[in-house]
Formats: sequence, structure tokens, C-alpha cells
Amino acid sequence: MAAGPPLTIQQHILEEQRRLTPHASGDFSWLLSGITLAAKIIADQVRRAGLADILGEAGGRNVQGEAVQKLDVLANKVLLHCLGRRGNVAVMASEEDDEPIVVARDRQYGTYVVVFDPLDGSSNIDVNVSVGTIFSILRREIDPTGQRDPMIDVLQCGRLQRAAGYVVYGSSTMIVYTTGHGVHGFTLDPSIGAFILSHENIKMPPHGTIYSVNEANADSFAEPYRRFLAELRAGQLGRTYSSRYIGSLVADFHRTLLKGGVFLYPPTRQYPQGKLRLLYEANPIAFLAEQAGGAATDGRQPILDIKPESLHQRTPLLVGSREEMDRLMTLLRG
Ligand code: P6P
Repeated sequence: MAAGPPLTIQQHILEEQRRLTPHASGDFSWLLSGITLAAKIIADQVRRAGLADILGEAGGRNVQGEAVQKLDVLANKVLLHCLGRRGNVAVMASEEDDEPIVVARDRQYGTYVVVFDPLDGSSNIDVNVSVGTIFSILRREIDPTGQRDPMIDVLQCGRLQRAAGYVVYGSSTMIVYTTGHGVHGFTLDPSIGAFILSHENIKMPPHGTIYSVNEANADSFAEPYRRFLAELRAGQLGRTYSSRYIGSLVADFHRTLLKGGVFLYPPTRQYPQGKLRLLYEANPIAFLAEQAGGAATDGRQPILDIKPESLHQRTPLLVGSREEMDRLMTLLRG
């Protein structure tokens, strides 16, 4: 826990901006406050889902006869609303929408693009498992014509991210984010409705004792993955490992970030290109991992070097502590 009086995420962002970019307009911190506002609203909805009868499939009717909206549809609307009114976001893209959303009022002079998965792992909500929101913030050149194809703004390499982070709706609600100057975690204090700095400058341990993979797919993994997992299980990296898999990327990565180890979603028979989405799952997670001293790859190259070809393209995601990732990459290079 950070010492001294509680520091809110807004204060932290402003202090970081003053320290790093003294002449910044405050634009960016205003944008991030749109995300923290959305996170509080979504956290409230997730917390009450079982009571508010908003679980399950969209299209049904709840006890009041109201149309039920799936939580991730709800979360998506909240993010579009909170970010669309910031005045500096020109384009948004979401796991829930086939195409990017252009903010008409700001399409000429908006300087940011936000790409997000509004509620990742939402199938776990019905069984009260942690879920999360994942976001990636990119810069955008202004477009006085207002005619530029928004896909040009969205399909940017992960290295170009201005910021990235996630909200984990777990036993407590946390925001973990980076602007390229370390990784910092903030825990929501419901009594004052503010995210308070709780994990300053998070560093991923150089190795861990946990590996996280859906073992049901293991028979379809390529040989180097199977050999790597066998080495972990046999203690060949010098320590005993446990297997932990929640099936919610944000929760599985949050544990890996704090405790070390590896999270793997390799190519499988069902997902030969990998299951996870590059732009709004792998890229933000990879940015955080590298900023915390870890590594993230698709098995051939760093995730952040991949040039996106399409909005919802999938990728394998292998992410975790330096020692385990170095061994895995050695095996994958053959
Ligand atoms: P599987 C959730 O549906 C998700 O997109 C990620 O949050 C999670 O890491 C992954 O899929 C789990 O996939 O195939 O193991 O159920």
C-alpha cells in the first residue's frame, strides 16, 4: 500500500503529466477520467448483476418486464457514452462492434483513438468469477477534412500505444494502467467513489511458480509448447509450478503481473491463429507486461511489433516473466 495520504488516479495522472510533459494540455488525463467514470458505472452493474436480473442472454425480459441487456452490451454503451463525450476522442473501436465508431463532433480535431473490450470474460459473470475491461489508447493526427477512414486510425502497431490498461472487477475493483512510464494499480474505494493508488510501479517478478493455460487444448499444442509445459511440471526450471486457469484474461494476467509465471494461449485446433484479439486484448496486455519487466509474444515476434491487418484479428498470446518466456522462446526457435 502506498505511504502517505491517499492518491487518486486523477491526481496520479496529473502529477505524472506535470513531471513528464510539463506543457501537456491535460487532454490525456481528461480522457482517462472518462475511463475511470465508466469503470465505476460498470463495476456497479457487475456487482448488482445477479440482483438486477441482468445476467444471461440479451433479448430476454427481467422481472419488471424490461428488456434484458447482456452486461457486456451494457458495459459497451457505458464506455461509448463516457468516452464519446470527452471532446478529444475521435474514434472508438470495441469488441462489441463490427466497425469503428466515429465521434462525429470530434472527427476532425480529436487526437485520440480508444480501442476496448468492454467486458472480457463476461461468460464468467453468471458464476461470479472476476471479469474485466481492457483498453488501449492511441494517438491520431487531426483530420481537418473529417473524411479519413477511421480504420487507418485504429489499425496501429501496439508499439504506438499512448496508454493501456484494464479494470478488474474482482473481490475489489482495480484499475491497472501504463502510459509508458511504469505500471500502476489503483483500487476503488467505494466509500468515496475514487480509485486510490494501491500498487505503485508494479514489477513482474523475474520468474514465478504458476503457469496458466487451458490444459483441455494441450493435445493440439505444437511440440515446443508441450515440451515447455512438461519442463515446468518436471521442475526443470529449478522450482515446482502450480497450474491456475480462471478463463478470464484480465484475472489470469493480473495474477501473472503480480506473482510472475506465464499465461499462454497458443494456437489450437479450434483457433489456429490463436483465440485472443490483437488490438483490444493482446496489445494492451503486452504493453503492461513489457512496462513491468516481462515479455509478450505471439510465438514468433513481440506482440507489440505485429502490424494489425483487421480490427478483430486474433493472435496467439504468450505473456509472463522474463525467465519462463526466455525458455519458451528458445524452445519455439527450435
Ligand atoms: P478458453 C474469455 O472468453 C476470453 O476471451 C479471455 O478472457 C480468456 O482468457 C479466454 O477467452 C478463455 O478462452 O478457450 O480457455 O475458454
